[in-house]
Amino acid sequence: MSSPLLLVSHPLCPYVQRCAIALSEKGVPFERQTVDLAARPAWFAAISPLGKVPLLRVGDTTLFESAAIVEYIEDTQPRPLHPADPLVRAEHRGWMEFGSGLLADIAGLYGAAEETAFGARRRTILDKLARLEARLGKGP
Ligand SMILES: N[C@@H](CCC(=O)N[C@@H](CS)C(=O)NCC(=O)O)C(=O)O
Repeated sequence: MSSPLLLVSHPLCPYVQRCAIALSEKGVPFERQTVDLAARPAWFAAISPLGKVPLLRVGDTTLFESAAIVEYIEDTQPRPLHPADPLVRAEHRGWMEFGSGLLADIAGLYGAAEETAFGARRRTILDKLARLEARLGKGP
């Protein structure tokens, strides 16, 4: 039997959740290994090119970057999550990138050193959420 997929994780990481949701939606069994990002183990530093989670271990291969990981999951597992129409699929990929940027903005909000920076980041997030709401108004 081939070894199960291993999702190298952190409990608070939304990019990890993107991968876990894709696997769960498709009913793919996987294991998780949690990493303490404040005290990274040597094995993690050795296999994570950017020092970030998520990683997906597929046999001896390590995939990194959540967008690449979900693309691999989509390409290799049943129950497509992307629409078949290439035009709509490309739109969805664009919105995925938009979502990645929004997550980074939210992380920036948490990390804002002072009130002005916090306010600027808050406005950026609100603008992006308004744009997203306008798009979702048409329905999924
Ligand atoms: N672009 C990456 C972002 C991943 C990311 O930022 N992960 C964070 C945790 S949520 C991390 O590992 N941070 C550690 C660091 O930046 O040193 C992806 O989509 O996988």
